[in-house]
Amino acid sequence: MPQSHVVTISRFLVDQEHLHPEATGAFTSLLHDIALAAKIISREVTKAGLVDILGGTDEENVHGEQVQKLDVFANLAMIRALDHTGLVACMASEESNGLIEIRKRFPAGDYVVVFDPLDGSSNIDVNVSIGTIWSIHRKVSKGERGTLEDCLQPGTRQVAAGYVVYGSSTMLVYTSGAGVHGFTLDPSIGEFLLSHPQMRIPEPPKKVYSINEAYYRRWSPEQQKLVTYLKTDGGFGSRYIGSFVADIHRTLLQGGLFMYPADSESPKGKLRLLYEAAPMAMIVEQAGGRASDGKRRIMEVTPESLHQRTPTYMGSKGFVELAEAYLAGKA
Ligand code: P6P
Repeated sequence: MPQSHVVTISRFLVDQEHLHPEATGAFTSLLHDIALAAKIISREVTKAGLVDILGGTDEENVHGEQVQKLDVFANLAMIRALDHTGLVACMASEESNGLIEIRKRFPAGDYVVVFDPLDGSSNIDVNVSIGTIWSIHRKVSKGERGTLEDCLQPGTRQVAAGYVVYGSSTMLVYTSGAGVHGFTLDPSIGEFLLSHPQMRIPEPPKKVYSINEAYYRRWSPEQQKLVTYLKTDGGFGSRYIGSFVADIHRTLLQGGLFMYPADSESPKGKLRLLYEAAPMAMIVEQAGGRASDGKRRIMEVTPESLHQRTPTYMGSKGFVELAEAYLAGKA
């Protein structure tokens, strides 16, 4: 039965705000601004094949990775949507080396936004789904404007987290601690419409594991034993897109086990704690799943630096717990 009513993200956010009498509307405005940035990025991503925006710039980002022009565009889109609003105390981004301060000419606010403006950018040129990941904290420092301390908070202190997946359709998925909600962009009217209310990882989940098996020889013996079990006696199938947002989006919708483990060349794995793993961990937990670094909840890890990496295991609760048992040598 088609949905009898159309709910825009604006209407949904206002309705959610009304559930909190103490709400000032600042948080609602902030999510509006992020949704605006998402529309702007979506417009560029979906026409990337049509204009000379493909291909790398000849610059490298802070991690020595070639920067795709869309990375730069997406980073600026997020910053420019947020920096003048008076809602944000400071920001941090995968594409920016240090803290992104709010310019003196703009008022500062109470929220901190950290983000990966375009995750999976190596997939841009081959038309594979990519995404934006964001996380919102409250400022904890005493000054008027935010500091590094405000960014280095554990995932348990996030007030909201979300991602945008630019795929066959553009979807914005977020949680503010009261469930996970998905909105699909209708480009003909430029509106995100509620399409996936109260998203929950299905039970029973699809038995699918998601990992880059090319690194098998770099893994610990316990990691090798786990994956060997999954693909033999465990009866699992395998899906790996190589785009974190797309792999997690599938895991949310179907269930499964996503892994990006530590290995002999990347002792902390590849994914970034602050603006990739922690926001996705909030979403996965709110959808009834589990998100761990192989030992403990990712949400409980306090970052020591902006671009810190973490081993990542996310998805159906039972599958992540199985992975943890193997990694502890107990399976
Ligand atoms: P690998 C994309 O470059 C990314 O940052 C994530 O989106 C993705 O999960 C991971 O790297 C893929 O890494 O080593 O499998 O190519």
